Amino acid sequence: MNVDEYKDEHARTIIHIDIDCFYAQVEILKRPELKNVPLGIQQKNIVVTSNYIAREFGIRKCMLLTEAMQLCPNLVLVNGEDLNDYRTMSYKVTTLLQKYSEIVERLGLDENFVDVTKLVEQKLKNTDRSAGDPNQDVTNIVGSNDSYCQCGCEIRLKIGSLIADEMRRLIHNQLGLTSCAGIAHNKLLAKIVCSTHKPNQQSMLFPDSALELMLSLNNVESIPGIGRATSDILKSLGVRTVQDLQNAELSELHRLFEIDKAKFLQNLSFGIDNSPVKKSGKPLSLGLEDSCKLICAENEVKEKLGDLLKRLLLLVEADGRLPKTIKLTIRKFDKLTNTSRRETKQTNINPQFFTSGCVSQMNPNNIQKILMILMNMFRKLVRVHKPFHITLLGISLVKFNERPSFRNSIAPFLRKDIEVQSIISIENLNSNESSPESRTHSPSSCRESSDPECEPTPKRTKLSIFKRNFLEYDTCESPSKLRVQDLQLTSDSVQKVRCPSSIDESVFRELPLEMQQELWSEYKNSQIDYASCENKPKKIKSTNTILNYFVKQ
Ligand code: TTP
Ligand code: MG
Repeated sequence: MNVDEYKDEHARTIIHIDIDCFYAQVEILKRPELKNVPLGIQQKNIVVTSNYIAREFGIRKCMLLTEAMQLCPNLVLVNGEDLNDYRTMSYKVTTLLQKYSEIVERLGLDENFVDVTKLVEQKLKNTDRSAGDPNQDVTNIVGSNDSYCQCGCEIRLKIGSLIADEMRRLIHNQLGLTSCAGIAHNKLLAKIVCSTHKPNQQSMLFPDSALELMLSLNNVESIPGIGRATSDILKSLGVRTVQDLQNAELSELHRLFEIDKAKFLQNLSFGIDNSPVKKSGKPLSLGLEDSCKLICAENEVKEKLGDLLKRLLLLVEADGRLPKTIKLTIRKFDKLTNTSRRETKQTNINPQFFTSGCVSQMNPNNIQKILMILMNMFRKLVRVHKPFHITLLGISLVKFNERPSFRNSIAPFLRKDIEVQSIISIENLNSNESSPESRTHSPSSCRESSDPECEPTPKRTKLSIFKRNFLEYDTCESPSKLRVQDLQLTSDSVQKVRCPSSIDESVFRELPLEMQQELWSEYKNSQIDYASCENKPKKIKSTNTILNYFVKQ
């Protein structure tokens, strides 16, 4: 194989990061006294994970509780059924890793692939290649091969492992979590090599050791990307070990798999994986579900959904987007046939319900309205006047609007002010408070702030900002600052715009003409009854309009 060919294959530098005993570490951060005891995280009758102290007693992931308690009678158990804190922490880790590359792919809650090829190239330009191996001490080099490929991958991977070290330190310093990293030229190898030294370590693989690493795996099922179903099919062909898969005839594999899949599987067995790291976006849905003992009464359903909803709203807050569709999932248990069946129903929901940003500030009426919508859906799925048995309830939110930003709505008007006055001076005018910009543009600061005023409902925020700015501009002395009157066309020169009945006329008249016109035309077009939006979803053309900020409470 010539050097150029290698160069193509080994051109990338991929880092795989896996947080150590993730759920257990999150619980220990909440309760530091758990740090030095054997700790198991329980979901139903299973210990889904445990800290490394517990693992010394033989506790393994997904072990039955009874078995775990036999192995380690002093095992301290914490319930891990509420994933909220794990999810929040998970996104914090991903956000930190995005500082190194925009190409970060999440895998589950505690793993991330980061393609650092670009960063490595940049660092290479500034690095003295003869500088040796600065991170020898912190990186385990996996494989016994000491003849290295000449394409330059060796130095790239070494730089990659320096970056991985920095990432892990950052995660530890900022979030208090230890992690493992794997550094290799593709995702498959980065993930496998990551797991070779645990916990709190990092490992690197040079391409020439790829075969050795693959052959060290016990069976084909240990190859990431080969699940139970595929391995069962492979078994039917007598393919059990990685070597069996390497030696299998492609035509044989093709008998049971599409040709592309057959090639893909065989490539994996040689450590070849050309799949790109795919940039993860926000999740397509936010949801929670809870299995439960038989629920047979409507009020129990309502109570359970209320609990789920409260937890879900925290996820919405952390996510920052405004949901447009709500979905209810139930599992019905049929006592006659002794079988269960999942059913779902979804409906549109008014994104304005969620605009407060902080759950603690959410209008309780809105929470009640969402609960009513859920109960209506429930009644459509279940004949409540007849006996019913529910064993699972779930709520999820799908389809989202981005949170409306100040700039996208009323800013065209304010921008006129900003053009003639620096933003700093606007902030100075409000020096006792955070600036309107920072309030409306940064829901995350709200989440981290204890200031209950940090993101009031847009109706209040925007009106108060408007009023405040108007008043302040009115009284400002600098000739460079326009006054409200300057921003409006003179009332004689234009026809008076009608004021929508839902808006306070005194506020309306303070607005510039173009905005008055916009509000009037939106009012005419919409006529939305938000409270009953569930029944009239088709009428909602655009819920994210400036009109929403001016309607009377
Ligand atoms: P893992 O990364 O597999 O496990 P871990 O982080 O606990 O331990 P390790 O140090 O070996 O990386 O999974 C991440 C979390 O996902 C884990 O903390 C608990 C949860 N989990 C489940 O809920 N079900 C499962 O079957 C597994 C394997 C994990
Ligand atoms: Mg982990």
